[in-house]
Amino acid sequence: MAKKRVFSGIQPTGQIHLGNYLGAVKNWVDSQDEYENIFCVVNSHAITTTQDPKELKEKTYELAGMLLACGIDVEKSNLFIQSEIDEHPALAWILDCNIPMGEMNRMTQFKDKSSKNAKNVNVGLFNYPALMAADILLYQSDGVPVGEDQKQHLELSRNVAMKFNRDFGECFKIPEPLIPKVGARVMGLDDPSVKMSKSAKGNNHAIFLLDSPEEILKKFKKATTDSHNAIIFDETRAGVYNLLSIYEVFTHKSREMIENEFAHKGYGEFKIAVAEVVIEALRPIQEEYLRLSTEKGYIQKVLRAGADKVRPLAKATYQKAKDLVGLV
Ligand code: AQP
Repeated sequence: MAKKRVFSGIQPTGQIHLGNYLGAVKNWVDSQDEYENIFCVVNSHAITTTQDPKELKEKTYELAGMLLACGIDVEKSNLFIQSEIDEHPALAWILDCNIPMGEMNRMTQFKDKSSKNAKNVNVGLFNYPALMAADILLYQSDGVPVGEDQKQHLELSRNVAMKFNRDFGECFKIPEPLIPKVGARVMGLDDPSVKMSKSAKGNNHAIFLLDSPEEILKKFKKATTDSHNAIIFDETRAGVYNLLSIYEVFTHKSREMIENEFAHKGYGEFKIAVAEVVIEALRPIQEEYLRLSTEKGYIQKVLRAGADKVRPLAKATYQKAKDLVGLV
């Protein structure tokens, strides 16, 4: 039986953090054998916020290197750069013409990102979900492994695909969200009421995958908790819950085991234990990233091969959509 196909992407907008890793990338890696995999560095999405052009190019290749270091295996997965395939923005235009304004207006990420980027609230930022829908639908994806913050965008992708199929004829597969049970929404260490984000300000907000062991330990020691002292999984206590979830996903221990482990311990000891499992999990990734950073030619070759492999599928879907709406 043919394997189901998954598609997902990540923006080269800054250093990848623990939220990106646990919400998305780790699951891409862990399920590579189960699916036919298409992963993409979504650099066209990145220009919806202000980027330095030279830096953006560098960050695009660095992020690809980081994905390989995290364990994306090019024998099992296709990895490419979004802007290498012209059909992404081309299909986004056709989808744009089929997404009701009311639905696009409801997207909470636009509201959040436009308030953070008040000086550059552009049409592309508003239109981001249409390009994301095109990314997914072009490859007839069965599933989309993402963090919880992308759930609303994915719902829009499904809606526009169903509407298009209904109005013009069968064209797109309807994708399912694949959101992990734990780690789907890693919160900021400094403020556990907001999701960990690449672009958030503050030295103690995010654990980046390239942070040194000393930095990781320092950030966890400073993580915001609360004035209770019971170390238990209680979602209403966001800071402690966030740290426990990070510990849970890296140790694979049950919640009961973890609560027992910390039953007679204080926050100080608990935070050090969380830091230690993260440091150990990131160590091989950091070593591999360092090794790969001397192999820029190899990374470019992998990305080119990935794009060449998936391009025919993107072209076929786009041609079909174009034909169905009456474009010659
Ligand atoms: N805090 C998070 N917890 C779990 N998953 C997360 N993701 C992002 N933040 C968290 C998931 O990471 C994947 C790639 O995200 P992205 O780079 O495309 O964009 P984003 O969601 O906008 O991520 P950031 O880090 O917050 O970037 P900026 O600051 O540039 O906006 C997605 O699957 C996402 O769900």
